[in-house]
Amino acid sequence: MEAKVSPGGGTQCWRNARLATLREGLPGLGLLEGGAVVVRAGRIIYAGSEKESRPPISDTTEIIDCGGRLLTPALVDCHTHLVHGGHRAREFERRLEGATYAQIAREGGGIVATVRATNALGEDDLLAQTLPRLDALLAEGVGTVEIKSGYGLSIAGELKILRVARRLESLRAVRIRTSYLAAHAVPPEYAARRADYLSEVVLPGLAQAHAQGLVDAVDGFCEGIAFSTAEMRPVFDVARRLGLPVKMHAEQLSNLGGAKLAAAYGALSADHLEYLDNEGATALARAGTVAVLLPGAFYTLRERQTPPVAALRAAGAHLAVATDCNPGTSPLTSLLLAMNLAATLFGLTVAECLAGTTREAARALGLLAETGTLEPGKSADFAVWDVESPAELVYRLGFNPLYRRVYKGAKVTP
Ligand code: DI6
Ligand code: FE
Repeated sequence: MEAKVSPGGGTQCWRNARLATLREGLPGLGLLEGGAVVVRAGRIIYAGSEKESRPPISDTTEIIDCGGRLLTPALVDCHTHLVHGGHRAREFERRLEGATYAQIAREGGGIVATVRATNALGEDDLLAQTLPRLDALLAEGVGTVEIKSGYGLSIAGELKILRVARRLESLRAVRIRTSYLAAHAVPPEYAARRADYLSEVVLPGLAQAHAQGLVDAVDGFCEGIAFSTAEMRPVFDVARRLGLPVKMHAEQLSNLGGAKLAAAYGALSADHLEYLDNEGATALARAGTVAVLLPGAFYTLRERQTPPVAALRAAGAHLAVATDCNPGTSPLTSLLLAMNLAATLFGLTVAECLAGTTREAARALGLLAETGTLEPGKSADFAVWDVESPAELVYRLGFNPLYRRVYKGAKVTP
């Protein structure tokens, strides 16, 4: 039997859709009514109008009618601590009873409690605890997830987390990017010799993680309760020597100048930023470092000072939004809810929220050439939503209007 193959045609055409292309240079979301996306070999070969020009289809192309639904790039969660053991619901209750985050940490809770719970698990159990969180993200149209280590705080513990993160990619239809975050906290056994933690664990662990192909970027928590800029420099220097991009948790609870340092190293992103000043905003914009806003942590900690969104806009910085999914300060596994929080608490527009969880989040991972917008040449990662307008994705709380998720051209959910 002769197969009818047209060399120019796609294998699938998703037609009759409202496209939010998120293309750079187009205003807002780059919305297009009556659009189609044509996919071949897992990549987008056409994303545009089906009236003004003819999408490249042949008689073997599978036609999928989207019924006028909204089609966006698959979402990208560019900041998570998804791989961790246990939970801290009891600490949440204690805070409701009046205890503070700092008090709980002094009593052996906080990050250190999660380090104990994570290190107590074997790799398979850690994976099993992580999968439901990943599935919650994917169920809302996510196609790419960044995952940090940082709850091992020993070389073996950090490598285990990174291995689990890598394994997720073979178990689910998702792209995973890993960040090495051994500089997350000083473990109790090193409390009296912080410098040794850096030289004995953080730096050699990074070299090992890199040699084993486990790490895509290097992160650090630059804060009074964590590491100073002076302590972060040597970590970033090693990253640079290894050819790894850097990012930084910066200005979450105070202004130590972490964002400026990150910008000086050409960081992919600086994240949190509640206490960022104008100079820091300008530095991020100049360096092209994405400002990643994490409203889940702001909300959970009941912070008062919001990130300087107006200054970031005025400076021309790129804005992204992520869940920061972690068991202590942001037990959030919904990027849709993160968007709502970013809009309501930080004043982001709908367009900023959606760009912030697609194009800008991809940029924050160095993946803009691969995903994050609907453009020919990119991976066919997109989501079809049962909504009338893009604002509906941001405005609802706790409702999931996902109709289809497509990853590398394959229909993967619901
Ligand atoms: N920023 C945070 O808010 C968390 N880590 C970080 O870098 C805290 C994580 C925790 O409490 O477990
Ligand atoms: Fe974080």
